[in-house]
Amino acid sequence: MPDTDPKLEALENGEWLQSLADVHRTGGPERVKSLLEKLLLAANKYGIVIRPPSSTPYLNTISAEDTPPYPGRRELEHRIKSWIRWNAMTMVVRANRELSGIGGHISTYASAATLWEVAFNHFWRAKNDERDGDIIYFQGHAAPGVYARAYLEGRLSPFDLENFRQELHPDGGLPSYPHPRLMPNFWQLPTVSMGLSPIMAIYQARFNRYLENRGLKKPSDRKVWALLGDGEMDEPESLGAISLAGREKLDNLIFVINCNLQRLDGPVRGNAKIIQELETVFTGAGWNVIKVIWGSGWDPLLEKDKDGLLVKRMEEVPDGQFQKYAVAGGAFIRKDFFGKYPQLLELVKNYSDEQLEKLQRGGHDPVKVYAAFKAAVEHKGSPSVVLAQTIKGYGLGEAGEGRNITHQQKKLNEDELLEFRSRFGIPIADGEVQEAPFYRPLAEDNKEIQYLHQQRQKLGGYVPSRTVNVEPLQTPSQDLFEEFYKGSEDRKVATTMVMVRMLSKLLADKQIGKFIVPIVPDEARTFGMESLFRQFGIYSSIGQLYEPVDKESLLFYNEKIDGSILEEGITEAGSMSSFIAAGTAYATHSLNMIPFYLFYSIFGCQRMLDLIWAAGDCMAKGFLIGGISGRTTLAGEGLQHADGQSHHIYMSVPNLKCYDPAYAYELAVIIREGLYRMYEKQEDVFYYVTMMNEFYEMPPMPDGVREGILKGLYRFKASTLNKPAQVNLLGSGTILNQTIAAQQLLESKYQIPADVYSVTSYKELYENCTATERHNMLHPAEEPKLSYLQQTFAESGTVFVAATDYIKTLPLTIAKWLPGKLIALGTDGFGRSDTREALRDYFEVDSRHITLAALNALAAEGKIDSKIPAKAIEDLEIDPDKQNPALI
Ligand SMILES: Cc1ncc(C[n+]2csc(CCOP(=O)(O)OP(=O)(O)O)c2C)c(N)n1
Ligand SMILES: [Mg+2]
Repeated sequence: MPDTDPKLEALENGEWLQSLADVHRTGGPERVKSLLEKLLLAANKYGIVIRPPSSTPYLNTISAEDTPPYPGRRELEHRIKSWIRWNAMTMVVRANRELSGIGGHISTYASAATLWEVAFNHFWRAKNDERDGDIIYFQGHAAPGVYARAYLEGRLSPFDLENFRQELHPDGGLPSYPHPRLMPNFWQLPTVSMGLSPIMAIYQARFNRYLENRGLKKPSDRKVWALLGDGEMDEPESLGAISLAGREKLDNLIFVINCNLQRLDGPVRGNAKIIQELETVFTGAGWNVIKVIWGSGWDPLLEKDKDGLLVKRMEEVPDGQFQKYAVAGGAFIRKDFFGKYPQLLELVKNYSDEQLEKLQRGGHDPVKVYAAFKAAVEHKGSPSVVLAQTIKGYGLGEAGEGRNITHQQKKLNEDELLEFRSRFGIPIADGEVQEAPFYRPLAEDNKEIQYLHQQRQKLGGYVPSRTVNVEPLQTPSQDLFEEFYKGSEDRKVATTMVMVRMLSKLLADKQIGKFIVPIVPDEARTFGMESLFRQFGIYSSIGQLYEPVDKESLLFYNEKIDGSILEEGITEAGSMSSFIAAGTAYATHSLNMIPFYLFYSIFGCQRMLDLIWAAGDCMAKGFLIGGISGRTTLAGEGLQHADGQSHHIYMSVPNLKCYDPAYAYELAVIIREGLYRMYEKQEDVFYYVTMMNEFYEMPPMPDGVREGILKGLYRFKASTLNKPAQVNLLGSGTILNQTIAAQQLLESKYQIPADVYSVTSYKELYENCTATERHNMLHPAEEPKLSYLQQTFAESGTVFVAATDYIKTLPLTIAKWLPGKLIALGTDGFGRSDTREALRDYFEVDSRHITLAALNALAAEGKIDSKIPAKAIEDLEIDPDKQNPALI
């Protein structure tokens, strides 16, 4: 150990610091920075690694002297905000008086009001004829605040507010949360499933850049704002994509995280500091972090805090204790917070307890909030996050301010209403307060309301607002699809290849090619999509700064600024967020973008169902393509990879059209119809289509099957025995081939005539059956209608065997509308790794099991000798004692 002489050390320190001061004087801050960097590098040689501190002091990022003057009329804004607070609160209170248990939230908006009002008055720009406007993700459960503002703006009536959370009221009402589907002219994007807005906002901001870099949109200063909760940041999706935003330098993106230090049950980080933690994480990901912790009242105290003791105290107190200060009053704050150090007590000796209690948090001070938002909007080169400290339930007093129960508070008693009224100066008389009336000044010339409109006019109109003004696209002509209708002749191909070929033709199409957005989470090679790399390019906002290792090859990894492929890396949720951004571009950008998102069907399905639900909510369009699907078709991979459930799970998504095609022409018919319905007819649907990687010959399209393909079923191959069929065999996807083989077995071995039907969509069939049944139930006096399924099988036999590569519930959904018994074969159970042949035997979906099922059903009906099935078990070499795959 080297000797240390304190005197020498002090001398050395002095010399170094003096030198630093000289360098600063002569060379300025940049010179100091470069010198320190050189020193750090030099120290590194001795193995000394010094990491910069991961967070800055627990202070506002923008100092008091750098805070710009507030441009608005504070008093007017304060009154407007107070009225909005009142109406947002009373709409929840009244809804719950009327209907106890109807729910709603008061305390979230109460904490966010200043943040949002500053932005409503000064920052958020609306879409109008001149520009697209900002895209804003509103924190879902603070929706009452947005409704309450729209009421003051005259965009919603008192009646709308009255019916908050009573959408089924005969005269209509307001949905609980932001749902574009339920208020298509109002809410732009769905937000309430927490964690989805942050990731959607990031990919939205990136997609805006993508459109600019591809020349489809002019560069603009349009921003994407995401208003988030601090508790929400614990969702993996919330932070999961922030490094993409940093890497892409998305300075068109602003997160505002309302750090009220609480979530639903209690503190977010009772024992630590959420703002500091988030600062570290966002800084590391390359974001511009702006902390708004303290209101202006703290500035004089900080000014006097020469030895940094106040900052030290601010830093050592955990969030749980700050929450306590929000509740406990000035005397407690003096004793507990300032009382720790005598110097701090001295600092506030001239402050009354009431003054201490009124020392605001930054997120409640419009001046500090304005400064932060201005800095965020003007910042260049990286995304910004504003971390604003607030109090949950601000203004609720005894009714819940800062209390752990505040999130659930929905009812205020008379005293609490009176206190709220007085605290915010709402002009409602004592005698009327108990009624909790909504407040809106009636006079035409009311200066607050005039100001409110004026501010919005400056910003281009009202937000939130969703408008759709896009010209329909013309569907590509049949010529583009002709080769798929023809079949593959004797070439064997898989539907995956067909899909990729179709995609490349669409991308190359003169009319719609530029609108196609292929999206893939690092599976392009799995699907044979690498052929698209060279021709269409992989999108990169900075092009390609390296020489790709495969540059000489035809299919090299080609990154380009105007590339059209979104190669997202291994993130199904991120890719789905890109899908939503592209699929809603018809509303947000007035552009008919057509996403084709190709993913590993099971991973996509199970990881991103919540985002798919959000896509349905915001009426996103496009094609979700489930690749290498089918539990027995995906050979080799096994339990986690083999998808036997996606089609069943997606049955629940109302406007998702689901197809499981077997042949190229089926796929072509489905994709063309999808383009027509979504982009020419502008229907609110989107598509899920599975593709498989088994090679076989694609037959030419038989005549007259188009309608059946789209409705979900058509007869593919009639019996070759020239007799009416005794059995109807229903097959889907690759399993259709097993069904055809079973037909041959039945006919050649057992002389039983069988028809083969290709079922392209059980969901379509099911929806048609249930809609028909419902119609008949509601119109009992009319002649009952027949579903498409009932019409198709009106004259058919009474035995049906359906086989798919998915679980048995899928065909069973239509069983009750068939004119006979349905035996469903499917792939219930966990997948296994093996060959297709072995897997189809194991899951009992091969031609042998289909044949056996048909024979059994016929024997049960007395149509064939009852001994035949037992004989068939021997003939077909089926092991009757094998374990049930559904249970192991
Ligand atoms: C994915 C998901 N899980 C749970 C909920 C239910 N929920 C609504 S608000 C909330 C607490 C939110 O806390 P925070 O994000 O801090 O927002 P705050 O209300 O405090 O502003 C919870 C758990 C939800 N909406 N979404
Ligand atoms: Mg919170």
